[in-house]
Amino acid sequence: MNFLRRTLVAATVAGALAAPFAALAQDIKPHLIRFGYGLNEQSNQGRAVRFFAEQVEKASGGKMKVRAIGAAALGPDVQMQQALIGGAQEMMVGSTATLVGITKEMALWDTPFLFNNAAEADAILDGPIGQKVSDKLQEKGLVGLAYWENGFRNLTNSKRPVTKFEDLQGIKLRVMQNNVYLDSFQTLGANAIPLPFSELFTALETKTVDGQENPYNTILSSKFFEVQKYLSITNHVYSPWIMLVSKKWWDGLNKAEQKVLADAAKASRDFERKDTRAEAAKAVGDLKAKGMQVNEVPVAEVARMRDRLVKVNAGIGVSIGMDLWNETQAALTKLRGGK
Ligand code: KDG
Repeated sequence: MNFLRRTLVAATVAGALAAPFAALAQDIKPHLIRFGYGLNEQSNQGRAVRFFAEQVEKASGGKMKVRAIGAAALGPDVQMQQALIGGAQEMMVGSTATLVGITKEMALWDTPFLFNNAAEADAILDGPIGQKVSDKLQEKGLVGLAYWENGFRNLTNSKRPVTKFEDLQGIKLRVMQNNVYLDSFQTLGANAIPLPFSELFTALETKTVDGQENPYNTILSSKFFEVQKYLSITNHVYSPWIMLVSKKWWDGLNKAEQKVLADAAKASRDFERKDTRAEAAKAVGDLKAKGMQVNEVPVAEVARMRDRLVKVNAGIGVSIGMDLWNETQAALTKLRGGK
């Protein structure tokens, strides 16, 4: 075959291979995506939303633009969830815990001490069980694109160090608007008070509540160290965030546009987890430098908390369905080397 013929054949093959991608790019129409989130712009959540926005704009040739709107400017999680369901807002990222009123299976992720470490969390959340729970959102008008890391949650308060659960007696502890968190901290003896995240700093500042529980990253980025003296390390639950899309809007996108968002979501998940873990690794030192008094709750005392919360776990199994509960426990046993 002479040179010219070979070149023509090569060009034809290259053109055929490139055609689907070229068609994909041509299929993408202009979209402005309102993406709401609850923490401030300097937080790990804000950084990851900006990363997602850059990925989407790059992959769509600038046609799909994401307007990142932080600090709960579009309302608390529950309000944004309703805006997505109604089609008045396109995207958000927020806590899975505030989704339980819409999709009861999300309560699985509220289970105290469910995950021992981030590796277990990633494996379950990114595996078939996480997908199964996320898919349940679709019948309620939401599409879950990826789980991000909020992180392992720890206690702060303005009254005293918490060295055992009895120290929670008499402490007005803000919890997320979620029955498992409410039941868990009432069971441990605290006066648990559900509040939206957007009201938390003021509630701490005015002593409406004495304490709260959140991952280190949030304690730092929301400057809770300015109004909280004590940080007591419990790692009592691993808390995921989830990226959500309005299904009304999603269903109107073509495959090329949906692929841009799905690919960017996965890339932003990996970015966010890396960024969050790097920040969390030095957070205790940072919080001490900001004046917080930090204590690690002894392992034996954390075990007593865990034992005291067994009945809360039983309730979760019933509410999410024992099949899902047992499947998760079996998957974790396998991850830990058991049968
Ligand atoms: O919008 C903020 C929420 O996404 C999340 O941070 C929830 O951990 C949370 C809390 O304590 O409200």
